[in-house]
Amino acid sequence: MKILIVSDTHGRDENLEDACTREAPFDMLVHCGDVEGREFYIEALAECPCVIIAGNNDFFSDLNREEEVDICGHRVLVTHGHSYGVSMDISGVIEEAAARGCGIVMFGHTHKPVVAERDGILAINPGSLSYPRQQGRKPSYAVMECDESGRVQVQIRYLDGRF
Ligand SMILES: [Mn+2]
Repeated sequence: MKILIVSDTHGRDENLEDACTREAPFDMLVHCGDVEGREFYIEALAECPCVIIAGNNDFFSDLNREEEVDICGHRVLVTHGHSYGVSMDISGVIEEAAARGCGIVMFGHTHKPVVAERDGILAINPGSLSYPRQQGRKPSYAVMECDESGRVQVQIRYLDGRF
């Protein structure tokens, strides 16, 4: 099973279109917030089950603020992360995931990609496809692949980007 994880597209979908084209076929799309009204378009684009949550810029959105989903037998917390201090570090989202019995947490908000394991919890921030802020500022996303035994591999991937 292949999951495309994206975040912080902020209403600009050109790079998301490129990421979808490049990674197709995938089985699920997770968007960690700051969608800015594009959720229906993104669901149509992805052509697969989508988990899309609201970010701090999705003021008037009907999207859930957080979701807990099962992916490949893993309990996954999907949150934008701004309520857990992710701009400082990942300890807040790690603690929240642990408190909820989630082995994986997916978040965004910082526009900087991170894959880290702490206290047995895997934290994934795909960065931003529209407004990257890490050094080099390449649009980024993450791909998670699980095999039949539930083993998970995560990679951050980069686009040259259409701006
Ligand atoms: Mn954002």
